[in-house]
Amino acid sequence: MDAAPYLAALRDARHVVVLTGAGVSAESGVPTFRDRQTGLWATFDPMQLATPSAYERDPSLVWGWYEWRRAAVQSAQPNAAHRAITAMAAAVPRLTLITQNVDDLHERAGSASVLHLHGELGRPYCAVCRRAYALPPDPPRVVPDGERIEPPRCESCGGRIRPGVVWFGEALPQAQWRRAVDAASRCDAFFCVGTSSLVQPAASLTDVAIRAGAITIQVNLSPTDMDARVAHSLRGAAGSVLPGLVSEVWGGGNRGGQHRAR
Ligand code: BV8
Ligand code: ZN
Repeated sequence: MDAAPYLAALRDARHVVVLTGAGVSAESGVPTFRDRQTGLWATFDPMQLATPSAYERDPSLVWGWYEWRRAAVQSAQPNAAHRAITAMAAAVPRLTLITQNVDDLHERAGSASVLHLHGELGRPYCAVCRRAYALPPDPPRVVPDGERIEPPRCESCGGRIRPGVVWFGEALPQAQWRRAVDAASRCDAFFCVGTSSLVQPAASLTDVAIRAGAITIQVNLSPTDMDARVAHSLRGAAGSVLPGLVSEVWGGGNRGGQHRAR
């Protein structure tokens, strides 16, 4: 007799969707938006810094913050939660991985075609002509406590380069958003992992899956507004809950035959 009521449903799932937030990178040492900021950033609310107006007001402060975060991500390693999601993709016929994170830890854990709803630190572009900007290969040299760094200039129009992320008040990339909504409305099982489910429209994807009749499972260290709405809420660190669940549901081997993440 299976302990958890959802194990059987997960085993039969043909299409699994996983939505992740900052909590999935926390065990890699990447601070979440809830964590107190340090150094120069301690006096700033991340939600204020991640806005077009902050960049207009003080571009070198905002660029400095993103270079500091890019350096932190480059010196971080994917953790067991990232790897468990890659293993889950190998065990099921179809998995769609949607993230709010701007780091590349899912990709470095081997996940393919990750839908980045809020952009990526590695894809800056010109704030004027939107031309992509090629970052130098070596990791950004930043002082531990962070510092203002003047944004580089666009080779084509001389405009300032901005981080390749979606700021508050800005629209999400429509192609990724449409694919995310489509997957959430068609999946059999939907996980929301390490997210406070406060930022919209990303958080509404869980409600799309609930309305579509999928089995919904939250993995979080702490309670969130989703506790009352998801079918199952697993309380704990993603880096220990997910590997345990993947081996319990799909064992070591894969069950879905030839399949890829999409
Ligand atoms: C838009 C990129 C309009 C930048 C980010 C409806 C109602 C109310 C408000 C709105 C609404 N619709 C829109 C809004 C406004 C706003 C919004 O949602 N505001 C919130 C604050 C109320 N949304 C927007 O502005 C969006 N754009 O609406 O545009 C528009 C439309 C058309 C045309 C033009 C304009 C854009 C939102 C995207 C903003 N960019 N990131 C950057 O990263 O710098 S959001 C950013 O914050 C992250 O990407 C993420 O989405 C969010 C942080 O949330 P989480 O990832 O969940 O992280 P958090 O720290 O909050 O929580 C961590 C969780 O993990 C916790 O629960 C913790 O317990 C848990 N945890 C920690 N450790 C672990 C763990 N769990 C498991 N294991 C662990 N080890
Ligand atoms: Zn330009």
